[in-house]
Formats: sequence, structure tokens, C-alpha cells
Amino acid sequence: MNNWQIVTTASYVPQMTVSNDRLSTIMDTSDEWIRTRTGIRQRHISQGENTADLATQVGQRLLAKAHWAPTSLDLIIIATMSPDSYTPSTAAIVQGLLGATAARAFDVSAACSGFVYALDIASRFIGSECHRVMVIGSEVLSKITNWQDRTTAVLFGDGAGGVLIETDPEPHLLGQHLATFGDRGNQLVAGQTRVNHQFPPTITDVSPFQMNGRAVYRFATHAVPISIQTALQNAGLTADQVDRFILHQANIRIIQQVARRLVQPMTKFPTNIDQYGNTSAASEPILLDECVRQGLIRRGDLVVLSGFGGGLTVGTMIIKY
Ligand code: 4VN
Repeated sequence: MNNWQIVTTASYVPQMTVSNDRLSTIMDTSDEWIRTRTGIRQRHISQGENTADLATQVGQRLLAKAHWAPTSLDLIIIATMSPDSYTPSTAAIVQGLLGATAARAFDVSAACSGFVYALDIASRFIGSECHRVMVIGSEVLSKITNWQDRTTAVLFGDGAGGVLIETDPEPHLLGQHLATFGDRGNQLVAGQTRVNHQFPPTITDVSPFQMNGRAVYRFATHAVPISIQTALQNAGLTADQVDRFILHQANIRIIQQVARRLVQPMTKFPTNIDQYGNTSAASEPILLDECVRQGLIRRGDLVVLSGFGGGLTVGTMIIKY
């Protein structure tokens, strides 16, 4: 594996915000319940922009910030669980819209761990053939949300974030850990195509989000601290040495529990779930971008990126920013 570093970060969310109070007018819920159980105050909901559109906005911002020509990109990877279509991939659509004619492009499907999984693939590609790589997490979860189901509809939001990475003489990826538990995949399901098995077969339905919330919650509080500890061990580091923990923004209480388990102060765990809700693969890159822009993460800082959720999957990277 060759060394690489994050050159720049960017994010984009659709303009419309939907408050908890507004949600409580279309389903039996309340601002008080949502805030205390999840930490969410509002989410951004797309009105017509699809997953590739959000990702293209991020891609354009990334290229402008780094002063890179679109044609200088060698690889585009998009992590998403809400792709625009089976084919073309969301990444191929974005490649076309950006005019990144020299880049190969494909999607990664690992739900809320998708951004870390995509960065892992990127870091194995980078070197001989690929020098300039774009990795984006982008989701329009509102299109696969069951707006009649108050247990899941209040949790999710739309958005996109990403990074540019480039080969670098110094090592910046210091350790990592990725794991998949496919035997528990039925605990978080979205977009199952139900097919009428006659001839010719026809798709009768595409299922919206269904989640066994308690089971996924228990999985997260158990698997995430183990994943972070394992990645830290691989890096020869301890949690005390970490400057910021960028965790998937699934639920504020999970983040608080992970902080407690690692015996770390919440000040090391920036959160923005109050503004965006759970944006799955987009949540870590959106938060990373905000932290960099606010000066909460600076060059040389030790950063933990950790995603967890559908699959079930978990993935952690220890990065020197
Ligand atoms: C990872 C997690 C979640 C998740 C699971 C449960 C949950 C989020 C259940 C209890 C409920 C409040 C909400 Cl841990 C979702 C994903 C998908 O990205 C990934 N919230 N809750 C309550 O009654 O308190």
C-alpha cells in the first residue's frame, strides 16, 4: 500500500430543512421525543436533487478548493446506500457530470460504514496507476424512507461530503479495522426488491427502511469501541493520543456511550446530528469538513474515522490529518 493524504474536504446539503415540529404535524411524534432519544433537531430534505446531484456539488467544491482540473482525477469512488439507479453507478454519473474523463468510477455499498470502506479501497488503489482520487459519501435517504413509520422516518436526512486524496511521501493512514456481520443484515434493511417470480418476473415493490432499532443500537455500542481499539492497536496508539473522533452520526447517545467506553471526554467527539440527522455514508465526511473549516481539526492532528450500521458493518481508520 502506498502512502496518501487528504488534500481537502467539502460537503453539500439540500437547502430545505425540516424541523422536528414540522415532522410532528405529519406523524405521531414530538420535538421532545426526537431530541432526547437521538439528538436530532432538524434534517435537510432534498426536493428533486438526487444522490449524484448532491455528490456532483461536493465534487465541484472539492476540485475548486484544491485547484485540480476534473481531467486530472484518476479515480472516483462514491459510497451510498441510496444510489440513483442499479446502473449507471452514482459514481459514473458524477464522473460524467464533472467531466472527469480520465477517472475510473464505481460505487461502494456498505451503508453507514460506506465512507470508511470506500477510503480503504481508495488507499489500496492509490499509487502506481492512481494518484488523484475523489471519495464521496452521498445519500438521499428521504426517497427510501417510510414516512408512515415514526420509528425510522425521524432519524434520517439527506446530504453529501467528500475528500480528495493524493499520494504523499509520509504515512497518514496509521491503522484501520473493518468488519462485516452479514448474518445480522436483516436488522437494517432498505431497498429490497420484491419480485413476482412468474415468467416473465416483474418487480412488484421496493421496500423502504426497516430497522430493528434496539438490535442495531446494541450492535453499535458493542462493535464500535472494539473496532476503534483494534485500529488504535494496529497503529500502536492509545485513545488518549487521539485529537478528534469523527463517528457516524446515527444517534447522540451512541456517541456518548462510545466516548464513555473509551474513557474520553465528549469534547473530542464533535457532533452535528442536531443539524443533519443520520445521513449514513455522508455523515463522517460532512462532519470532517465542518471540523476542518472550523479549525477543530488541523494538519498533523490524529483523527479517528468510524462508521457503523447496515450490513451489519463497522469500519475505523486512524488518520494523521
Ligand atoms: C447505526 C445505528 C442506528 C440507530 C439505531 C437505533 C436508534 C439509530 C433506537 C432507539 C430509539 C432511538 C433511535 Cl446505531 C442507525 C443506523 C443507520 O444509519 C446505524 N437510532 N434508535 C429510542 O427509543 O430511544
